[in-house]
Amino acid sequence: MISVKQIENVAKRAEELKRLINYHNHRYYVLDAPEVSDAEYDELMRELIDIEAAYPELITPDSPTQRVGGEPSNAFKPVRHRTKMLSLANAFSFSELAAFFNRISSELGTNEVEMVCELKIDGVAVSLDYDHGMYAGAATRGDGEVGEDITTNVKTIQSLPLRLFLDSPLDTLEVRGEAYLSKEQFKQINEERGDAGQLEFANPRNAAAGSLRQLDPKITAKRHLGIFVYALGYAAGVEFSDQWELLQYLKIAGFKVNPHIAKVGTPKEAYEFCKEWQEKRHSLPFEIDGVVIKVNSFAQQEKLGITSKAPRWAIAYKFPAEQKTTKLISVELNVGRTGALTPTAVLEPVVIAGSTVSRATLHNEDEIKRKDIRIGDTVIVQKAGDVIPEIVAPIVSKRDGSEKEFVMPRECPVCGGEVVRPEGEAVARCININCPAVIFEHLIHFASRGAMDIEGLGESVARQLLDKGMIKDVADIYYLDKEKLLSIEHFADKAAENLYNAIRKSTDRPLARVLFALGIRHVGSHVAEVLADSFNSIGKLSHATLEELIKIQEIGPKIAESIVGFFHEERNRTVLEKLHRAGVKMEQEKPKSTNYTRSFAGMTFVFTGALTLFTRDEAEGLVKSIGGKASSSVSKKTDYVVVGKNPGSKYDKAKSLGVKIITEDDFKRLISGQQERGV
Ligand code: 0OW
Repeated sequence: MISVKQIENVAKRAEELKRLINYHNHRYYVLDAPEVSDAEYDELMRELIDIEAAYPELITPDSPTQRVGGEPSNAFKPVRHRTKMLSLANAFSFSELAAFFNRISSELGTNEVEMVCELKIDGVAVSLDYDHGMYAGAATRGDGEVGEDITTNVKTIQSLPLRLFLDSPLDTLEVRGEAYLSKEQFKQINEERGDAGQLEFANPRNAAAGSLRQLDPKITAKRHLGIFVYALGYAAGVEFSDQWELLQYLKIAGFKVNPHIAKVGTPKEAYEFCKEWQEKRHSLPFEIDGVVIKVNSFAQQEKLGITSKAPRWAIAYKFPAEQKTTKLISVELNVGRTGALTPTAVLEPVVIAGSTVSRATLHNEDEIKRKDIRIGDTVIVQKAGDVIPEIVAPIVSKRDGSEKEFVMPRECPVCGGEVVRPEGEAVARCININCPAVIFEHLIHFASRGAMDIEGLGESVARQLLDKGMIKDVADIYYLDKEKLLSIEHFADKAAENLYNAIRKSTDRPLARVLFALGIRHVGSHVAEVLADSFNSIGKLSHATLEELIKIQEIGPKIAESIVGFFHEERNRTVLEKLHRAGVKMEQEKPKSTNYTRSFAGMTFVFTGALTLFTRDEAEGLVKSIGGKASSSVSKKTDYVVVGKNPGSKYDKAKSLGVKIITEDDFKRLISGQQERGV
């Protein structure tokens, strides 16, 4: 039995750990100046997790272990802002900026107006609520008066302080800021979405908005959003004299304030700041779409007042979308997985907004006609905040008569099959169900990471398998033996062996992954999981009626029709037959762990030293699959320390604490023993 004294000690240690971890979090995520190594940080976190697991009553909302909230929410409840969340008037040129400055000076009756220049972060405005210094909630701007409650999702943002670093925090403090995704994060998210067959986000702002509106905070946490604060919403009982002082206060409180701010005394300095960052923005790790210029003094802001939507004492200077001219060399048609022919402009390479552009989207046939874009034209290309450059217009005066109109071909450029553009649709499609381009895209999708994840089956191998007639559809890959694979160029024995094994290994993918890999239109990875959980087998799903499908919460009529249509097609049923015969999973696996949870429930394992039978992840996964917990630090509560080669300090600690020490073989027997017992 643990004594009251011991509990007090544990509670004290928990408090100390929370303070320490929140401090190191601030150093790492806000100041970008960590004082401890990741391993030391993880050690502290582990210790706190273990204490909170043993004493849940010690968990408090500001505990760093509580960043990723509870269950997914099913909606975002409305939140009325204490004070309106204003937007900003825009200035698209320096002359419009000058008009703003002149208006300010004349209304204030002085030319001595100090301004603060801030980068305009291209993200999503959010409002943050703190109650006695503790994070209490967050909401989107909404219409400025009522936003949506995104408290749990915003809480996952690591640079957000869960508890303010203020000795005497205000009872109520509401702060406004911009949630954003770095360019790097944005790129990664789009790569994952592309692999998973989902639509890519057009720009980091949309990606940030999408991440904040995730129903599951665990998904939001994976997006690694950032947040810069820049204004006050409401502060009980405290007066700041100006914007500059406010920003310093917010920094001390523990918020991330963008470092590139300037206090200026003349419009000229403001122009300089805008020019400087119009150039330098490409070097920033996040997107900005302009500069926000604010009258610094709050007394002067008060005097200038606000309009219904925006303050009269601030303006957003928006960077012009970068445009350059170049030659349109040709129009390429890509035949997608659904047979859609999408035109892309091939350009003479030109540097725009910090990156080399050699292709631009032409959207579709109508767009080309509407803008009268011709092959051979000199065109104006624009790269706005959005990542995909687009053609604004041709420069007609530069035409010499050699330019050619683009005409959508009637036959598929890949297979010669008929191209049809259904009435009222913007997209023309190749309708040949055996079009190699369509099968090629199918195969790439089928083998991609989010689907069957077949290592080594990339574009060049897929191209060869099709061009050499080695396969007609995705299922044929399971009937290729090693000899056949040796005929792939640059494939020596090892490569053929690896690909053969990777294909075999993919037959173990769970049902949801198989469903997603089939490439049924409108069935992405999430819908595939819903279908797998609802029907448990492809057989049952193939007999589902429209009504049965539409009854499922996340399946609408469009998806239902696409699913029923897919299984009606003879060739799809043939492919499924072949996949089934090849051993690809057609049923939902029963989760193995239900048989063992009772025996290892809550038992803690720590691994130390180099394992040979499992990777560390596999071993920890096995422990979790039988209801145990894997910890990275040894304590009296540890049940087993599994030692591999050259065990570290955890081995010594286990000996000193008398914790049971077992070898990797013991662990393997223990687990398989469980599995035997559990059968
Ligand atoms: N995006 C920004 C930014 C900023 C607010 C305060 C009063 C009116 C606007 O970086 N640095 N400063 C402000 O100041 N707003 C910003 O973004 C606005 C908020 C709402 C729409 C824009 O996102």
